[in-house]
Order: sequence, then C-alpha cells, then structure tokens
Amino acid sequence: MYTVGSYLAARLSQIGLKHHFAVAGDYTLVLLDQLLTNKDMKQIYCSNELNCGFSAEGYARAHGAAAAIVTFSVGALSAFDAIGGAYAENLPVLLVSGAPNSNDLATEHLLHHTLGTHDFTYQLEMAKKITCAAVTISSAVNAPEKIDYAIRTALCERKPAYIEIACNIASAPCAAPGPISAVISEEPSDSETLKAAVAAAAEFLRGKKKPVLLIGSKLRAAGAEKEAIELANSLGCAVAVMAAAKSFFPENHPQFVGIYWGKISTPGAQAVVDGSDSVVCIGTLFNDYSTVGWTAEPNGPGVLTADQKRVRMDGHDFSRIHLRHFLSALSGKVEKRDATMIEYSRVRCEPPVEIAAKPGAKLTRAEWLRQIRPLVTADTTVFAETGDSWFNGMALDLPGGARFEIEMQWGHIGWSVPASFGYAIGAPDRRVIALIGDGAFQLTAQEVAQMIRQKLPVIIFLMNNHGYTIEVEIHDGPYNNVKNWDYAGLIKVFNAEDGRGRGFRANNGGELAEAIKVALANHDGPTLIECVIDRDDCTADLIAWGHLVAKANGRPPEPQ
Ligand SMILES: Cc1ncc(C[n+]2csc(CCOP(=O)(O)OP(=O)(O)O)c2C)c(N)n1
Ligand SMILES: [Mg+2]
Repeated sequence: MYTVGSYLAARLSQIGLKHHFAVAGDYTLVLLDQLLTNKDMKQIYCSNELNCGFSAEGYARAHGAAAAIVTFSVGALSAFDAIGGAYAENLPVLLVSGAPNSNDLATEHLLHHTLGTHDFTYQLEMAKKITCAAVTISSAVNAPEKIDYAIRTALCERKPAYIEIACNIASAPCAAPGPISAVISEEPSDSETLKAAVAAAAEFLRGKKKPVLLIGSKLRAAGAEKEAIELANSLGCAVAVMAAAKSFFPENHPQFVGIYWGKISTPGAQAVVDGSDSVVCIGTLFNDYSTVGWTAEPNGPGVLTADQKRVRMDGHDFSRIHLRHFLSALSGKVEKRDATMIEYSRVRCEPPVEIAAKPGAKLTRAEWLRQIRPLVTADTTVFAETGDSWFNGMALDLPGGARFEIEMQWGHIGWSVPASFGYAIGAPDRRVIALIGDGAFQLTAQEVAQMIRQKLPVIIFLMNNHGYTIEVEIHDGPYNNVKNWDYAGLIKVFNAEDGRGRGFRANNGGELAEAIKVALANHDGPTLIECVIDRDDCTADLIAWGHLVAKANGRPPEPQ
C-alpha cells in the first residue's frame, strides 16, 4: 500500500538518494512521517530553510541530485534563495513544500503561514520562475504523474524542481511506483544532428593551427567530464579551465595549463587561450565576474561552443545533442594538434617558492595558504566561499582525485557552510575543507551545529579579516565593516553537552600548525580554525579583479 508521501520517498530512493534534508512545520509533519517509512533513506535536519536548501544543493554536488522538505511560505520562501542557486549552478534539487489542506483551497478561509489573503497559489507561481518544473498536488489521483514529471525534468535539465503537497494528501493512498526507467531514462541525441555537428566541428578544427580547450562549469552538469578528457587526449592541445569549473578537468593531466580568468589567469594560461585561433568552449558560462568585467571573453569565428545540448560555431547551430555524445564522437575524428602545448611550455612560469614564516610571527594569508596546501589530497573536496576565498582557492593545486566546489554564478555568501554540510553527508569518505570569510560565515553559521550533530569532520578555515574585503576592493564604505564574533568560541556553544566539534583561533603560524594537527585527528566532528589576518591582507588577484569588475559595474547609462 502506497501513500503520496511513500510514493515520493520510493522515487527519491530509486534515483539514488540515501538522504533528504528537512525542517519540520505543521504542513509537512505527515509528509515527513511518510518519508520516514522508507528505510533506505535518512532524514537529515537543518537549522533553517535557507540552510536546508543549500545543504541539499551541496548534497547534489556530491551525489548528483537531492531533496529538501520544508513547510509552506515561511519555510519555502527562505529555501527559494538556495533553489535559485541550484538553478544557477545546474543542480537538480527537489524542493518539496507542505501546503494547506486541500479542503481549504477553494474556501474563503484564512490560513496561517500565508499572506492573509485567499490566494494560495503565489508560492507555486514564484517557484515556476526558479525551477524547471513546478507541480502542486491536492489530490492523490494524479500524484504519481506529477511527482514523476518533476523528478524526470529536474534530472534531465540538471535544474531544481518544485513539488507542493497539500498536508492532508501526503498520507492519502496512492498507486504504486512503476519502473524507475520511466523517470531516469533520457532523450537520446538526434543521430543525424550529432553526425552533422561532429563533421562541422572536425572541419572547423582541421582549418586551425592552435586549438585549445576551455572547460566551463556546465561540463559536470552535462555528465561529460570523461568525454572532455577523451577529446583532450585525441587533440593533444592545451586545456584551460574556467574558475567555476576548477577540478572538472584533472589538474594533474599533462595538458592542463591552468585557470583561464582573464587578467588573473594562471601565468601562461591567458597567453595560450587568447593566442589560440580556435577556442573550443565546453560547457562555459561567461558572465561579468568570469570575464573579469567583460575584459576576457573568447568570441568571434575562432570560437566553437559546445553546451549541454547545443553546439555552435561560425555558420552552424545544432541542438538536441548531448555534450558527451558530441565530445566522444569528435574525439574519434580529430588529429593530434599540440601547438598550444609547445607554446605553453615556452610561456609557463614556475610557481614562486613559498618560505615558511616564523611560528610566532603574526599570521598572514600567504603563510596560511602555504600551510593548507598539503591538506589537499586525492580524497579532499575544497569548498571556496564567495569572497577572497575564491582567489585563495584558485591558488591551490589539486592532485588527481581532489575536487573543488564553488558557487560562482549565484554567489550567495554563507553558501559554503550548509553546502559543505550537505556534501559531507553525501560523500562521507571525502575530506571536506571549507574556506570561508568572516562576513559570509555570519549568514549561515548555525549549520556548523548540524555538522556537530552528524559528527562530520569538516575542516573550516574561517579567514577573519574583519570585513567584507572583496567588497572593499570593488567599492569601499562603512557597510563593509563586520561586527567581530568569537568564532572559535562558537563551537563550545554549538557543542553544548554532547558535541565533539573543536574551535581554534590562530594568530600566528605556530598556532595554525597546531590547530591543523588537531583538526586532522578529529574524526568526531567539525574543526573550525579562525585565522586572524589584517583587514587588507588579500590576494593580488582580488584587487586586480575587483578593479575591473567595479569599472564594469560603474559604466554610466548609455544615451538613449
Ligand atoms: C546573500 C548575499 N548578500 C550579499 C552579498 C554581497 N557580498 C559579496 S561578497 C561579500 C562579503 C564577503 O565578505 P567575507 O565573507 O568576510 O569575505 P572576504 O572578502 O573578507 O574574504 C558580500 C557582502 C552576497 N554575495 N550574497
Ligand atoms: Mg572578511
């Protein structure tokens, strides 16, 4: 016997979810009970719905998809911010919201957790803008079809979907789920279009001397990481990666030339990309930040763009083909073209030698970076928060297997605390390290308590530079100052009587080294290391990038 809630649970479990995230509310309590009847999935609780959404977003990064269950309006509207993030970052997160009793929908009743009007549709209407599928279930009869449609569309589009379930319908009897293949099987590439696109791309490359591959963040969403390596191997050319796609192409691959990010690229990478006569952009996303205020955007007839389901180049535009099919087929049609690797070997520079600071000397960002480098091993995932952590993160070399997570399109400060929590739930065998600024941490700090509750050994490096330094570099004012907290002391508060989190404040390199040792040995909870540095001790990349972005932001209105 299935109910609407247990049907949903079965489908979530069938698509591979071992957990779902939740904040309780009276419109969801019965639904949560129903989800709990599925013994293949655990319910993980969050401190608030924004964090619940971001926890699911992080879980989807580790696990391919995720679900967050929240109550009507007071919960869902908070979660919407994170769902917008999942949309921007191409992550299939299912937001499930409890809703008023179906008998109330057509009445003149006023209900709690609503606007105090008779309109109960506003939440669904809002959800439609930030998801690829939004359904409302107020009768059990059509629930299977609606649930399957929402999940299938989210998985296929790699975008979030929204399912609203009236609170009295969650336990209503419902049909049994059919084979899961109806939900997870994807539309094939159109074979004729695929052939034509591959032929056109092979021709495009044949006429060029210096091809280069540029990898973007949508590569993972397309599930085409392996196929990008295949094409790189066939071409033998240089491969640069955009910041938002760091780790999506292995940094220990012999053709990896670094991060392409305009003026602040890895030394040598910009010269190779800008000097190429054929940039193959794979899953790239160019916005004001990634182009450094529109100063670095490959375009023109020398650019071929291969996206999740579309391939474009001068004179051609093909759709309904999967990126991985395209890349794989193209690999078999190209010859070795290593001119950009030869060029790179000429322009590349050796990284500067980093010298250890005296253990008692005041902590600097450079010393901190030097000390954390060895922590990044094959089984590590680094989370880099919006702020100078982005630029510090870029400076970390990733050994094979290491992963890097960044939320560059949405850029919500505070994302990395709940997202690393959700990721650690989804990937318990990985070492999760989060780099986060003091300002960002203050938005979502509560989720450290959930890391403690779940005994997750996440290591948080909290860079306390006493302000919104990234904003200082874009445009300064009194609004960039942050009230200081006793960040390390927070862990004691969150531990209460049973937690095993550890909190440290490092004012110098010696204290940092000691704290790192304890963090590596603490397997029963998170370790937060507050690294106290000067307010203006930031990366040169942040300054260079900030000035160009500020210039782009500050363009005067064009005359009409
Ligand atoms: C939710 C949200 N609010 C505001 C911003 C604007 N913002 C971007 S970065 C930033 C400051 C980050 O400061 P901090 O975390 O201390 O990092 P730092 O640059 O100092 O390393 C702010 C306020 C944002 N990105 N997201
Ligand atoms: Mg700061």
